[in-house]
Amino acid sequence: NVAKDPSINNYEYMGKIPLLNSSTESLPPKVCSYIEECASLCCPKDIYICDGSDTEYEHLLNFLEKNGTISPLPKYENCWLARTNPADVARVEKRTFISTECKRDTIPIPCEGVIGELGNWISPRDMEKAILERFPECMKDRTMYVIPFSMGPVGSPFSKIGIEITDSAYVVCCMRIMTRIGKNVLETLGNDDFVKCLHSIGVPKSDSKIEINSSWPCDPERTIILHRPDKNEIVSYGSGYGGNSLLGKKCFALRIGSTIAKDEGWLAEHMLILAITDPKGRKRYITAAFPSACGKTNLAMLKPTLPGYKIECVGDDIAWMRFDQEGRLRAINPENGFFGVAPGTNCITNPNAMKTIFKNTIFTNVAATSDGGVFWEGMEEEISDDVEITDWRGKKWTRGSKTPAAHPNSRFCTPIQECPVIDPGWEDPAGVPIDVILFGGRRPEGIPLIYQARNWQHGVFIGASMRSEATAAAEYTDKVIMHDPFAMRPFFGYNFGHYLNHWLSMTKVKNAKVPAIFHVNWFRKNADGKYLWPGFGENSRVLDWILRRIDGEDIAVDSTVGLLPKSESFNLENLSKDVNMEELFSLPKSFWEKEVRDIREYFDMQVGDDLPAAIREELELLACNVDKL
Ligand code: GTP
Ligand code: SPV
Ligand code: MN
Repeated sequence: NVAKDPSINNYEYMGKIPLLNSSTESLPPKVCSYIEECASLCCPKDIYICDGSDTEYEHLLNFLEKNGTISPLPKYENCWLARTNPADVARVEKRTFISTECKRDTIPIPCEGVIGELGNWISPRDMEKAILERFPECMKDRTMYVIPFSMGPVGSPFSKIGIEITDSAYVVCCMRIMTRIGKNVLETLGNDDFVKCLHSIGVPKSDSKIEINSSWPCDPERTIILHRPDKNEIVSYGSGYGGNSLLGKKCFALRIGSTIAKDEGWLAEHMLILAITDPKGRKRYITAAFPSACGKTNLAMLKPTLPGYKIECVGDDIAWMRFDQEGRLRAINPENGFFGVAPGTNCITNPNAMKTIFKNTIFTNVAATSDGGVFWEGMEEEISDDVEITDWRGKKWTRGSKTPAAHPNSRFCTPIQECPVIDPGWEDPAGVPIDVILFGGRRPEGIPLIYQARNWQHGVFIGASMRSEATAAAEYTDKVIMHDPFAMRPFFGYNFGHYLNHWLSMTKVKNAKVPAIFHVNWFRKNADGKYLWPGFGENSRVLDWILRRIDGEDIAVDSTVGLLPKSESFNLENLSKDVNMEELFSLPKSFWEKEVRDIREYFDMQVGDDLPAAIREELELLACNVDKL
């Protein structure tokens, strides 16, 4: 056991369960009763309260190594590789539920006979039942870890505190990287309320058909992720994978976060936050919502190819935003680390990530090299030809093999402080002021590189109509174009129609100066299936146009979909490859007719009566414009 000190044999007990390293007296009473409640349900062997110290982290890593969950990567400093069960590699959207008394508080009611795609609802009674079917005695032979964590800088008015209770040491280690954990969180919390986060990797039923290895216990057949917004409660069972188990991230910061944000008048969004300084030395902040695995981490730490520009990173996945008294929208990144997609990351695409991730990092489901390093698709140029590669499942892998070496959703979990371009203001308790909001997705066809919303209402419509090609971040396997409004489809904590009203209402906040909204698409392809735009560092050209635009330069012209760059207004100097700008910005009529039909059908079938009239109005305007193409 990680914390067992042989000199201490007078444990304090919670019921009959030894409390390893703390006393009930040193814990806030509300925390104490939450621990008692979970302990009497899960019946762990013992209970350990995490303090967030280095020694604790070392103990936990040792324990995980002995257990075969992680192995060291001696090529780097304090880096580790975890291999999950192959059945536990991504978020499980179909097994994720929000529980409210009234179904319509959670999801819009879809058309009869249509399956709702905007979240899953469960009644409080069925949620209770799901818990009682899974949790009793599930921690019988395990330690129950208690993780006090803060989303946001400890003590910032933006920040919120949670207590995660888990039987996974891997989860504790990743939570220590991704959030701020430890004693000072408990001190700041005092006897206030907190978000209750219960997690267990679970124990499969005896008749389970999935092979489970002791190095990665899980229960994929019965995995379930439950949220109870009215009680600020999250219950997650059966999976150790990040998005299902690091409950501060998607479950708290987005699903529970968005419901708190609605009640308190702010926004909890699936957005990166970056600072950009232009050649004149002016610094502005931009947030961007792209669906999972569509380029947030890349843009957040972009190395601009345009001379004179500098980009610094505030966050790569989540933004909590609110208007201040002067009416400026301010954002914090509630996280403390990056849980980033590994494949595709290399010194050309994301040099700053490469400088970040080879220290104090836990990699999950990447491939390993015989010289003690890691490998994934996209790293071909970064390793020498003579090293041998072991794939993410632990099998020998050869170059040219048909299966990928790293799982497409393999990840690095790394402290944000290691990032060489971290913005000095990233922990400002007041947040950073946001001038621009970007929406975007993976659209191989029809959608131009960039266009601007004409106004806030049009911008909210653009967010609502976002679509993107499916990625490996969830359980989907086809490359279908999915609707993913605001990149939040898997993360809405309440009815999407109400969420749209909340966004629309932001113009009514006292003094509010709402940011300009743009839509970007780095992923348009030509007839041969090749990307039309080089992307990555060259995306700085798009940001340059955006900044000049908000500075009032006369460089935009209204079009069918919104404001497009005037020809010649785009800086293409020394662009690394020939780009067919005409094709990149074209608006094919048949494509847009179908797009309007698809969006209309989606709104009608999925959102129905909950769609705000203002959004319908924008759709009709777009339909009208497309007719005129
Ligand atoms: P989550 O962590 O799942 O929320 O994903 P994310 O939005 O942070 O995505 P990320 O930046 O990790 O990018 C995912 C994939 O998109 C990687 O394989 C990148 O290499 C690729 N990608 C990012 N930016 C670009 C771009 O500008 N062009 C192209 N072609 N690919 C890109
Ligand atoms: C995403 O899928 O958007 C992620 C990874 O950022 S996860 O933590 O799994 O949600
Ligand atoms: Mn994400």
